Amino acid sequence: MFITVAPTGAESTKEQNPGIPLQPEEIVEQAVACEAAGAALIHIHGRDRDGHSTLDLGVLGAIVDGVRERTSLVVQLSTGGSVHDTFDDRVRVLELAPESCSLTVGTVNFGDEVFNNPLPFVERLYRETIDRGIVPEFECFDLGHLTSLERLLDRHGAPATGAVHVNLVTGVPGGMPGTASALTAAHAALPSGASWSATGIGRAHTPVLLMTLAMGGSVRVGMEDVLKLGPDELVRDNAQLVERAARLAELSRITPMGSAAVRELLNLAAQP
Ligand code: KMH
Ligand code: ZN
Repeated sequence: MFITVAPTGAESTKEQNPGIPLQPEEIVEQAVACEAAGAALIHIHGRDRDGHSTLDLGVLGAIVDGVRERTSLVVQLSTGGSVHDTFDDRVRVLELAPESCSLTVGTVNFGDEVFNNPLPFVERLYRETIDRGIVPEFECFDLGHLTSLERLLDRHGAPATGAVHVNLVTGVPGGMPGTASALTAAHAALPSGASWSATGIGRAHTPVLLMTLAMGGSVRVGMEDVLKLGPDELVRDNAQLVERAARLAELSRITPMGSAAVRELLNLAAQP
């Protein structure tokens, strides 16, 4: 298994937790600490100078360049962006040629909003990853997304490097809950041969981390997903979340892979 860090996301603010990194230099600084703490892959979102979510290629490029210069983390760009981003802007992110990108395979209610991923858009985005040799991480927010994923793979074939990697996202208000029964149902519906990880949003964060370790999956942690560790305890920074995950893995006698092993797992050497 390996540890992914999602340091920023599109929604959370410094007002909610001052430790969240928003600007490229803050994200890169925390990426360095997260790699030292045991992370192998970073899932990147960008923010503008006011802290609002952006898919601006200059901003994302600055983060990617900084992460590549200062770490050997596998770089994954979000194509989810925020619920307000256009399909064209979400696809354009791939012009930065990240090793990996997130690719959500279906629409989901997202609190009071909608994270819109109709199948024609998903297919367009997927085809673009194949053409560009980018490895998608298929994000499934609900059990039915795994059905859409099977259809996607049936219609368009395997990803660029042949590796199918799925992230089960639990605990979004509107998506599948971070419960043992939901996680086992989603796990049972994974495409055969896929590698997988799971993410718990908010209160689901730690229970899903523990369940996923017990089930042998990879884990995603980070301030995109959780800002509080208890009613009165703010997350300090992303490295704290990675350290916790690494420590829980160690207690479970599991050694997380480093970025070189993840590149092998995702067959990244086969990228053009
Ligand atoms: N911010 C969410 C609407 C992704 O990165 O691909 C979408 C999201 C998923 O975070
Ligand atoms: Zn994201």
